[in-house]
Amino acid sequence: MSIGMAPLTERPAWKALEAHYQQVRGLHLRKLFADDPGRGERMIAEAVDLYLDYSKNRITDETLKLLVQLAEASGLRARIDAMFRGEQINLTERRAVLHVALRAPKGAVIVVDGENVVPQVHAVLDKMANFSDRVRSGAWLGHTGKRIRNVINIGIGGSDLGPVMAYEALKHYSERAMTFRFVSNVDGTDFAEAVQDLDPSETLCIISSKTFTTLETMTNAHTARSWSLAGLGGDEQSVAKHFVAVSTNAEGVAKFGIDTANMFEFWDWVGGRYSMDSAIGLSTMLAIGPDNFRAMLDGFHQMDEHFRTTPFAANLPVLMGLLGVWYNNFFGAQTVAVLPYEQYLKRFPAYLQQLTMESNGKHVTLDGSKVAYQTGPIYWGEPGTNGQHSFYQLIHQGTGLIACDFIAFVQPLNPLGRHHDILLANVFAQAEALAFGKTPEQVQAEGTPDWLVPHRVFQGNRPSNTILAARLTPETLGKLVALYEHSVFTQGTIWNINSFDQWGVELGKALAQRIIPELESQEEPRLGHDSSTNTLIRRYRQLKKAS
Ligand code: G6Q
Repeated sequence: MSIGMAPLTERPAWKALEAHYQQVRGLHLRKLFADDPGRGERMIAEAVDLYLDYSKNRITDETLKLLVQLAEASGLRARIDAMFRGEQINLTERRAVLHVALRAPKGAVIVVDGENVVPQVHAVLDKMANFSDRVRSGAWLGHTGKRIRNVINIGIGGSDLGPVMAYEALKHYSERAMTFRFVSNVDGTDFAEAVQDLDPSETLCIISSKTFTTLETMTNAHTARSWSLAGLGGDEQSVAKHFVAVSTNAEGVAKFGIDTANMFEFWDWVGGRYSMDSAIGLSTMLAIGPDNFRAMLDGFHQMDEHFRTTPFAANLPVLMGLLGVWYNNFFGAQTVAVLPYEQYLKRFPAYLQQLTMESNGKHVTLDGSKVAYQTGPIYWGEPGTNGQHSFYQLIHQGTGLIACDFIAFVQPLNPLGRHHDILLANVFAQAEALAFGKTPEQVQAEGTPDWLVPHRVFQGNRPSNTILAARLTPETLGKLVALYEHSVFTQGTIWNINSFDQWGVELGKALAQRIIPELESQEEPRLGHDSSTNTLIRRYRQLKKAS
């Protein structure tokens, strides 16, 4: 554990990287490739059928050596072991961090508070599988005897982003006779649009909330209950057939009126943003079936084992995490673009935003002292090729450095004529153009008039990783998500921060609770905010009355 170690920026490995950065910062990828033609074959890592080309990064062999030394000096090995052993590495919440237990095979032993949690994990998985089979086969019927054709997952944050992303990513494998919707926002439009064409008698609502207290989810859950009851003649008995819950809070579930027999459990050692492979993935299992869900878990587990056992220099999540640190802390890069060349991964960047930014957007170290360096970068992205016709301009010719992760698959899930070759040609071309750019000489040689040359020059030297896999399957998705989970963990360890709490979400929540009655009260409330907030509240109240 990093507590008790020298502060990050005082470690010899860090200082060595600082000195090294001064030597290599001006090196161009053109030169690195020209001097070392084998670079593109050598600077790759391959594991669990994922191929990572990291040769187009602004690094030398020495950089890698020093980064690996930094990981070692930061206690990464010990911290990985502590996580897998179920130690309470989430110090501020006094919790173990065991999403890896969610995909541990039957027979594995992971002990929390003296108890092996793996059998519980599999018991819940079996319960989910049984339920999913019954719904999918039509054995589970709605209150009026109709088959369930629609599933709505109601949850937010970690109880939404994973399920939405996985549903979109694995739609190819989903039961097309069923409709899946996801409601997260407390903005009534989200719910209203989700149900506008659905029949309550054919609709199952999954209330997904670890705490079962989250304002947005509880508000949507009550609205869903009223909507369902209204469509089913108001019979309270119908709730048992149309509502199930995924939660750690049995009491809250029972209070809402859902029979705890219809509750799928998970545990406080699963963080929200690390929960898509727990019962929070019930909508995913309903969509793709239990076998595909288990294949996804197996993919996660393969990456877990790779992360746990592979030397850092060949360890995919460690390498990606370290390269992120290199750009973030030495080049001062503030963002990372994730660019999947796969339409089914359209929600993957949004999912990663929570995983990375909620985990590593921290300003103090584990012992509470202020960090003296930049922590988590901003993650963003869109699927290719769409982004190419939008924000790529800034990546190519803007003034900042943006590290890119390109993700592509060899086999298309929807082979259509030349589409896939064109798609893959684009991903390779973008990584090439970013790295090598176009010199003024090259632009001139094309006959460009002198005045136009500067506009058409591409500096290049813009780094990227390319991740290639055979095909987007449930198993591959599991590997990809685990790759990023562990990369975030690697970075959090180096920065010596707690990647598993999220206190930053709290302040806004508490303030909203205070403001709600101020907006709703009949009498003019006495406001004690700043003058801007007070005026906004008054104005809202005034206009609301008038409308
Ligand atoms: C994730 C966060 C957060 C959480 C939501 C929903 O790591 O903790 O995004 O998932 O606030 O919480 P509940 O599942 O408790 O409703």
